[in-house]
This record gives sequence, C-alpha cells and structure tokens, in this order.
Amino acid sequence: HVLEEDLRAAISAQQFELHFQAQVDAAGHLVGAEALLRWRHPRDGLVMPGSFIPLAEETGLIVPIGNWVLEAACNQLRAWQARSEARHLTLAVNVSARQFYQEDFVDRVMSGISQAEIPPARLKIEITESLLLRDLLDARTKVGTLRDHGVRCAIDDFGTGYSSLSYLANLDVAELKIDRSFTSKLDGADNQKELAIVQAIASLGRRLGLEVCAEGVETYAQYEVLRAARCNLFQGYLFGKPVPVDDLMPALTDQA
Ligand code: G
Ligand code: G
Ligand code: MN
Ligand code: NA
Repeated sequence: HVLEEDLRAAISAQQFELHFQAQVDAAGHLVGAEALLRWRHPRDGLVMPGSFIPLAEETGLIVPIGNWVLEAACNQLRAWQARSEARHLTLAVNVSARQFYQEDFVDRVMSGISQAEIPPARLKIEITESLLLRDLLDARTKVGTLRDHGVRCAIDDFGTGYSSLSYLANLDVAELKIDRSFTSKLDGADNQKELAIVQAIASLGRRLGLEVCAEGVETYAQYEVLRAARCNLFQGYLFGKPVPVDDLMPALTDQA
C-alpha cells in the first residue's frame, strides 16, 4: 500500500523512470514510442502506475511527478536527435488532468522543449476524454496554443470516455488513440460491432486529417484488420511491451 510520504520520498530520491512502448507504422517500422512511468522502489521493485498514480492525483503530487516525466521525455528526445537512426522518432507522454490544468502547463512543455533543443513536433501529449470534459474552454486554449507551437495532442483511450464528437470539431487535436478494448475483440468470432466502431473511428480520423493509432494490438490478425481500416499507427504487445529505452531499439545501443 502506497502512502503519500513514500511518494514524496520517491520524488526527492529520484526513483521514477520511463519505459517505452513502440509505435509502428503500417509497414511495421518503428516511428515512435509512448513513455510510461514506473517507480523503481528500493524494496518492492518496479511499481506500475496503477498503484501510485491515483494517490499522486489525489495529493497533487502528480504535478511534480508529471513535470519530471515531461523533462525526462524531452531529454530522451534530445538523445534520439543526436542519432541519425533515431532522429525521426516521436515520444508521447500521458498527462493527468491536474497537471494539464495547471496555469503554467503549456509554458512547462515549451521550456522543456527549448531546454532540450528538440523539434516540438517530436513530442506528443496524450490527454483523455474525461480530462477534456472538466474545462473544455481552457482545454481548447491549451491544445490550440500547443499546436501553434508545433506540439501535437492525442486523445487517449478514444471511444471509452464521454466522447463528444464536438470535441473533434472544436479542439485542435492531431491524433486519436483507439482504446484497446476495441482492438482486443477484432479477431474474435463475434467482432462485428468492434469492427464497425474501429472502421468508423479510423475513417472519421482520416476525414479530419488526424492520425489514428490503434492501441493494444496483440495479434497479427488484429494488425491486419486495423491496417485494412487504415489506422496509421499501431501499438501493442505484438510490437513490444513497455521496456527500458535500451530495449526499445537494440540496434541503437549496440553502436553508440
Ligand atoms: O503500462 P501501464 O501500466 O504503464 O500504464 C497504465 C496507465 O498509467 C496508462 O494507461 C497511463 O494512462 C498511466 N500512465 C502511465 N505513465 C503515466 C505518466 O507519466 N503520467 C500519467 N499521468 N499517467 C501515466
Ligand atoms: O495510456 P494508456 O492507458 O493507453 O496505457 C497503456 C497501457 O496499456 C499500459 O498499461 C500498457 O502496459 C498497456 N498495454 C499496452 N499494450 C498492450 C497490449 O497489447 N495488450 C494489453 N493487454 N495491454 C497493453
Ligand atoms: Mn496513453
Ligand atoms: Na490508452
């Protein structure tokens, strides 16, 4: 059981790290990754976000933790920029409502980018539908300002929250991430509804000029269905679990 004081200690002891899950294109080429937070606990080993993010949100500690995530992501992008084989990779970070609605959130993002001297288009911000619901006006301003600076936002777990299609008309988001609850049923016998939903999201996204990422791709059959639906990014255990950076692109670390 995680306590607030444990979490505070973890921040000052710098016990957080990022793992990376590959994102590939329709040809199976690595095009980017999602950064996923882990807590390297001195006694309990690797602690997953489900065990501490809720408390971090409740206590507000998600703000300093999230700021660390942003900075670490920018630093990783900086390292990739120095390698010709990795220079094209994008990195997506998850952002909690509490962090996103801080007054200085956009400034934080932009100062992380400028300190790391990375192209803003390499960083993506993942937000959820429920986050948008909290203050649509502020969200719209923040998403728009980020986009003006070249930073793209993705709607995570798309289709599972209180989806309002008007978000898509009113927010300058760049990507939809189809929730894995749809993906996981695509190769089952009774897949008609999920298939229709995925095809509709993908074609809506295309018509709106958005990227469409399918999450939770575990089988080749799912990948084929999603490619046929014309999703353009794919993420899931088929391509790799979240791993430390050195395991994301082994070819990259061999040399150096
Ligand atoms: O693999 P996984 O257990 O890592 O991730 C579980 C959930 O934790 C994800 O759905 C994601 O939304 C959340 N999460 C992962 N990393 C972060 C992070 O850096 N910040 C926030 N706010 N949430 C994260
Ligand atoms: O941010 P988001 O809620 O999408 O977090 C991704 C979560 O989904 C992480 O916990 C990650 O470990 C998990 N995940 C990623 N790919 C797969 C997959 O192919 N199958 C399953 N079951 N979970 C996955
Ligand atoms: Mn995510
Ligand atoms: Na998701």
